[in-house]
Amino acid sequence: MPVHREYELAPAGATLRLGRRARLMGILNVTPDSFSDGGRFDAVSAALGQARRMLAEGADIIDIGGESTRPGADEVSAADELARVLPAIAALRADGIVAPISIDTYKAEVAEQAIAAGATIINDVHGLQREPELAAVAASRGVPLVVMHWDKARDASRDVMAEMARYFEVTLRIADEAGVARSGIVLDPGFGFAKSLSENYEILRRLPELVALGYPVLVGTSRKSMIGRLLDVPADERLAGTVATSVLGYTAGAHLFRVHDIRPNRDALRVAEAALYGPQDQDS
Ligand code: HH2
Repeated sequence: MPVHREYELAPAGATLRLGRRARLMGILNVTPDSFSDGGRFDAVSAALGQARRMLAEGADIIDIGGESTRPGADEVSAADELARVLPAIAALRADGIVAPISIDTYKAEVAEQAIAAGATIINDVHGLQREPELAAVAASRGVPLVVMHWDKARDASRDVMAEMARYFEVTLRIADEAGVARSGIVLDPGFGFAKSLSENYEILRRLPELVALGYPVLVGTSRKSMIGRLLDVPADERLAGTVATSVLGYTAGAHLFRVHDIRPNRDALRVAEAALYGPQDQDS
């Protein structure tokens, strides 16, 4: 009985089949203050080098972000965010990188210009509920959309998965009203975003409930505090924990994994694919 439903994402220039083969989104933060890699890739050449490394290791998508969501991080203006992300996107495309590039932003203006520079997927950590105009950008440009659950006003006494389903109802209504194709939407439970430690693990345990909504699911746990707090280790010692969550997310039916460390996650996911479907039969 396959755990993975099959979908197809079609960012410009590529077709990404989602199913048994786990897909990897490599994180490229061009920010000075991201929690684990801030300041490392802000120079364009360093960003390009890291993107190339991640692709060589098996990344399917490069996710470029210009504003940290780390608790306590300052929000940046659209102009500042654009000044960070546009040179990086342009450099990747100028260097001949054809892989899908997602732009990690909730700002419609940033998404619009990032797409003009070569981004082909929008990744919105506010699930269209911060700037609903982002939906119109995705619709008019025909760009797939990752929508993440982040509800700071959530009633923490209520069931987290039920609240998430209600949040996504709103998100999906905004998307639908703007004319976003249903086939271009990916859901993300937003690990670490306004959630307690036990809620993060409950979401991982109950991920099949999100998968059952009938959209591809992206898991983003890489180096996060749900691992660091559990193990009492800093961000650079969270790889084994990250890999464990990726594998658990995969066996629960998730399709995409947003990670910093491509190779170890890829290897573990290839093994998980073989365990679920057999060593020859996972690429569909
Ligand atoms: N997490 C972060 C940022 N963007 N996007 C999606 N779809 N899902 C996530 O879980 C997610 C995300 C936070 O992690 P990171 O980019 O490593 O750090 P920072 O926000 O400090 O740049």
